[in-house]
Amino acid sequence: MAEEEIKASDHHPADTNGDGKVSRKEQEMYMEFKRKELEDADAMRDGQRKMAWFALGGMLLYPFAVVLAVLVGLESASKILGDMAATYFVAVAGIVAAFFGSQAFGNKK
Ligand SMILES: [Ca+2]
Repeated sequence: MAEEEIKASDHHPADTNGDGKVSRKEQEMYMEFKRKELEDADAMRDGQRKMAWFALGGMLLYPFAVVLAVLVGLESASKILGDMAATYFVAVAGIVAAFFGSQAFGNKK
């Protein structure tokens, strides 16, 4: 029992076949895996940042969309946009808050 625990703690994450040694191939695989992991995390951060900016941009442009709808004479459109505003702003605020919240949480770790 005690021996197993020691072995488990000695086990290197790169040692995929569990022989206690990290061969060159295992090392390469491990590095590749780590690289992919970092790339994925990077892509996810980029995607989240883009989404937050897109949501913020939409929120800033929203009033202009309403003005534009009025100017163009789409009265029902401007009314619908006005009715949607409350829901829309809450949703966008949620997205942005979640983004900055996750950023703050991630930085703490
Ligand atoms: Ca091995």
